[in-house]
Amino acid sequence: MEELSPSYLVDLIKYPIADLSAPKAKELLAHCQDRLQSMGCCVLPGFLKSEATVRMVEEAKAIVPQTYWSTVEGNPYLEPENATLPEDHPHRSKETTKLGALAYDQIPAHHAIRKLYEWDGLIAFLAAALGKEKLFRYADPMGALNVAVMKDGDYLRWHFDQTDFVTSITLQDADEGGDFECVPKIRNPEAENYDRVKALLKGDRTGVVKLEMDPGALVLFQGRYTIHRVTPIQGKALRLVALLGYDTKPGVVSSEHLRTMRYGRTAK
Ligand SMILES: O=C(O)CCC(=O)C(=O)O
Ligand SMILES: [Fe+2]
Repeated sequence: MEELSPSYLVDLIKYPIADLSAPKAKELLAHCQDRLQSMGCCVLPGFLKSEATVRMVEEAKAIVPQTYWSTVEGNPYLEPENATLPEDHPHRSKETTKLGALAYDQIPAHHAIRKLYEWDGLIAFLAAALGKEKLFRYADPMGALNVAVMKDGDYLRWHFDQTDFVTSITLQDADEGGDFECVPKIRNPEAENYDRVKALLKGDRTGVVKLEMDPGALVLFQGRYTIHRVTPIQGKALRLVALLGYDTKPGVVSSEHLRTMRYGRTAK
């Protein structure tokens, strides 16, 4: 479909990602690398053209009735509880995450978000921005591309990701709440900094940053060392965010455990 070409979907004037050798593209890549290095994230506001955002929201809303809603209690490390640790250890801090997911196999092939995800130009840009030699679309039939759906009362708890990076595109904001908050590099490969994590979980706001991710923004986020959450949603509007999955290796899929937790099933 001609109307779903990259130039219909992405603001290629602002973000000239179709030709990475052009001087303006090199500037953009340098900007992304700088932000990732210093903050662990890079937000590109207005990445989508507004008509593409509108279309993606309409298409997402059409499949929202198929959303799998889950409620999961867990710790910030997304690991099983370790009862040998003291009770006030951040590893044992439990909070409930409540949200919905639309899986890749529920998103029709003609939807604009799929056209964007399946465009090789996007993957080449993301690899260059992240300083990776090559990226592959995640090979999981459910996890490759998701729309995260959050309604009134939903919440995504403070956590670290178990992957090196996440790419998201904001489609629609909640009326209130639904803010993406993070504490950049609160831990690093050498230090867990449990005291800082513990203070944060008790309500200390030191170092908390709110990412401005308006509809149409593309966010590159390194969540392994940067703890983050989505604040509780309030109001009638759904918070809709597309999550685009990649890996540095081909053929990577999710575990059955993760599929069951996220989608309530392990196959079509
Ligand atoms: O919904 C978002 O903006 C972020 C989702 C997230 O942190 C995750 O899926 O690990
Ligand atoms: Fe996350």
